[in-house]
Amino acid sequence: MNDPAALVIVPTYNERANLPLVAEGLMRHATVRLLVVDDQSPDGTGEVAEELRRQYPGRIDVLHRTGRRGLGRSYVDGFRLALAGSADVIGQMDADLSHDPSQWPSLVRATSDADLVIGSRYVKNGAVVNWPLRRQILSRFANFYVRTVTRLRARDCTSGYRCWRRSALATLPLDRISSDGYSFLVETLFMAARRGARIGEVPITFVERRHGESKMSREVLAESILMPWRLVGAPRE
Ligand SMILES: Nc1nc2c(ncn2[C@@H]2O[C@H](COP(=O)(O)OP(=O)(O)OP(=O)(O)O)[C@@H](O)[C@H]2O)c(=O)[nH]1
Ligand SMILES: [Mg+2]
Repeated sequence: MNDPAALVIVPTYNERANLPLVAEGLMRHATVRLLVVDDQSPDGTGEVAEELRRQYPGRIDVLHRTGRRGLGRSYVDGFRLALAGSADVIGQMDADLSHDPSQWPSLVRATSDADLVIGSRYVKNGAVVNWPLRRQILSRFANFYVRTVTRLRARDCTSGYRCWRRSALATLPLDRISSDGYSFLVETLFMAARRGARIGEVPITFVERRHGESKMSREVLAESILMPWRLVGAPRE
């Protein structure tokens, strides 16, 4: 695959300061289209996304979700749209500039011998910038925990910077994804691995957000603690 057509899905909740920079960075790559999935952000991110759509005709789409908000739900809706379209590879990226759009091509390149590529903080040459020690420990522990319980082999099971080959994404039972929050990342990785997807990792430099706030909540954290056990407890299909 030589520079495949890509659709990058970016979920947003209150990211009005960050989204234009992310979009601009992605639009530098000629074969990339962007799908913003906004959950009726009170700060007007949805309107910012509409402006961007007008600015880059035919390259940016916006899904304004109604109903219960959530990162996992937003991605499920985005995946459905992506699979209805024609992209060869489908990306996942945060809107807060933690994931650098200039590193996108290295994820795409790695799909030449992987079905799902993770932009990884925890492989050689991967890095995390500006995270307080507490946050670093939490993330390291989360990965250790997930890998121990699920036996997933990836070093960074909780990274939200990813690139799927369309064929691998199409094998996921989207109706059965139950996560609302971040555990969506572990749930989908696990589902893909069980279906025989080849998982690859490429190093990324993850940079802590400068604008806006984290959406980490107690409910989301609790869901993340339980999810690995639910996954290993579920019967194999
Ligand atoms: N559509 C949608 N997007 C969300 C929701 N919660 C978070 N996001 C987006 O998901 C991405 C990751 O969320 P963050 O809040 O940055 O989570 P985080 O990286 O763990 O926390 P930070 O320390 O703030 O960076 C961002 O693009 C958010 O705007 C949600 O409920 N709905
Ligand atoms: Mg973030």
